[in-house]
Amino acid sequence: MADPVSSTVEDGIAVLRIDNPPVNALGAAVRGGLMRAVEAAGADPSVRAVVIAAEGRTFIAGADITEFGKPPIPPTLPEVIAAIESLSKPVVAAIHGAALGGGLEVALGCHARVAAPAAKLGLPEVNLGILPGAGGTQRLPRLIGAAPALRIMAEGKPVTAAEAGDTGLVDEVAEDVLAAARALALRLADNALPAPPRDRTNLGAREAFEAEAAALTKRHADNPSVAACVDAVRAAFEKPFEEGLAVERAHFARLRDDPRSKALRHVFLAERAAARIPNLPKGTRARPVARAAVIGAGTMGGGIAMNFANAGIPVTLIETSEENLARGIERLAGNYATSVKRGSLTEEAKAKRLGLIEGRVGLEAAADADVIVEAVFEEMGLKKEVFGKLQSVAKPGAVIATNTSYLDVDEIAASTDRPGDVLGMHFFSPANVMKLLEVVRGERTSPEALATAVEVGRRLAKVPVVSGVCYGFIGNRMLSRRTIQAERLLLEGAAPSQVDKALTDFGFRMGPFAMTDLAGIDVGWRVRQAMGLKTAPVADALAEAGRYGQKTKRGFYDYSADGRTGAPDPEVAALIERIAGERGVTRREIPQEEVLERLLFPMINEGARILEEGIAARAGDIDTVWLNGYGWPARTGGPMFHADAIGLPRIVARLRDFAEASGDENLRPAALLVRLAEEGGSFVALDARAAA
Ligand code: T1G
Repeated sequence: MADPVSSTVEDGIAVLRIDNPPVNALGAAVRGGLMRAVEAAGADPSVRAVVIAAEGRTFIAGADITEFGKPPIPPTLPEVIAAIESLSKPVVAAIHGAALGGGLEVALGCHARVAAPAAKLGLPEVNLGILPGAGGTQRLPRLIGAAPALRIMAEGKPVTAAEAGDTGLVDEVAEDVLAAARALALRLADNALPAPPRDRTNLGAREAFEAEAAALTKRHADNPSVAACVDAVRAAFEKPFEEGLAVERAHFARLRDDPRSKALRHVFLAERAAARIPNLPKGTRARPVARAAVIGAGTMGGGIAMNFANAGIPVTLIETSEENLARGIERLAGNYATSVKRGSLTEEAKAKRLGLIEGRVGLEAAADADVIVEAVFEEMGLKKEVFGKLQSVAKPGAVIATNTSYLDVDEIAASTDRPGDVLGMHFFSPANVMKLLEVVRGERTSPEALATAVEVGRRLAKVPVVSGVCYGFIGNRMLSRRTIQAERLLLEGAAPSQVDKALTDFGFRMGPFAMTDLAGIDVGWRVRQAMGLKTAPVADALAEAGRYGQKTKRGFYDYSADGRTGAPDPEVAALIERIAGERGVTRREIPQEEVLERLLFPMINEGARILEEGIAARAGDIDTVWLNGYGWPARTGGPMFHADAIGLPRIVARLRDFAEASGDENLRPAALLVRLAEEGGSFVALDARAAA
């Protein structure tokens, strides 16, 4: 393989170029190549100064995440950076794009940094459950001050070179970074060697650091990475540089080997893998999308239209009457106004976005759209009627998507004479906030239409995941398994608060009953009625009693205190006991561990079936759905990753217990789950094998 690091010497300057697509991650070959090139530049008497640059869209995105957990291959990154730093010739980093994690740490080993105005510099390691591990916690504080350095690493958000301003992070901002870096290198070579960041003394006041540390520790109390950053940066005040590095190193090794970091690394890679569409013919291209249309200006349709406007794509929002249209536009304008009031959106940006949304009455207004998203009421007859009309209105090549949550996309497609253009684009509520987009691939969806929908999802800053057609697709199909168990647990003796607590203790922001109360019990009740489902007897009884949740001040909980805080309600307890009695369910005290297992394992089981049936291409796709659409806590990696961590044999055994005790055959473990458990396999290994 060609060396990913090349070196050319011109006018006494050695330019070292890193070329390791896609993002110049610092894998073993790059580290080795960089080490050799640095040593060669040091030994070459014709070289007076060195520039480190990179090819492609980023400078260096950091350590290679896929190497974590594998046996280390020398040289280590700290060794490479130490070699750069100890050169007796000036070294300048030419940062044209993202310099993240180890990438910024390489730049911090240089004597100076030149960056393009839009280049992003950051230490995002906390997002992966670790902390900077190649000297970032020691060098950055000495360069720009301990308080601002801590903020950068604890928040994990990069700053642009332009934003960094005169903090000292960047010595020069220039469009042509290479030319500017060479010029700076030559100037430095003509003068005394400047001190590299490790030898600077800009830590700033200890009090300022401690105040920042206290605020950040409070804000990120549940994040052990932030506490580790604080401890490591504090060492910069208290210990010599080398000892500070040892503090950083110890935290790094501990956090890297923690299950939490393994899960967060899985989340990062799974989200990116999900964007790769399975079984797409080679050379398939997304169609260009310049204009969108959304049918239906309800809460969902309005939110979807906002997504397009936010991404700078003009969108026509279509309704059946001026009155409905006005109401829809008013609602989304209100959402934008709230953002302005909160300070997250400027008045100009609001005006620009609103200017991209055109309200119209009548489906004909969708004629010039390249992608059309239907978001009308969840009713098959209505959807078919809309699609029947859209097939002739939509221009040739336009993608026609339904935002259905449960309905059969193939049946909807069959109501048109162009099923190749039809697919599902399932947004999650609130559509302008939630990151997940399930792209539902119908039996006859064309590869181009599918690629277009995924590409549109990416442009809308969503996390797209492709799902096959089935009831509820990936997310809601699994959710319905949890809902059934949650209701059964109530009948068997758990209180709504006990069930909710099991999930909030696990890391969800809300439990299922608090969530249902917030969304409105009547919503699911109407759907179940329409479909003849009797899976939620308690919720149905509450709805029949007019207890719709927060909006009626009563639901699974009593909200009469302040309208938002739910208190346990003896009436609900009595109602549950009555239903349990009518059904002859024996009530008992249920251990909290069983509550959690009863909620999670049937979901995992359904996930295994979804994989078996090819509805999802990867276990990681299922995790991505739950992480981005349902608030699954990232620190456990998603349901399928979590299943591996628990151990598949245990899950199989418990599911058998549950099936036995309830007589519910659906709780029998899926064949795939049983096979993996017996083989000593895992979902992660299954995905890795499929990717190879
Ligand atoms: N390692 C390995 N692969 C990576 C990678 C990385 N660090 N970063 C990106 N990729 C892959 C990614 O999986 C995808 O692969 C492709 O690159 C494009 O990514 C010692 C411990 C740089 C802003 O956390 O934030 O340094 O799907 O789709 O939108 O302290 O990638 O094509 O096969 O995201 O243009 C710290 C992570 C590491 C930065 C580019 N660094 N990366 O965004 O492309 S820890 C990070 C990003 C560390 C030191 C330590 C983004 C990006 P595939 P993409 P993008």
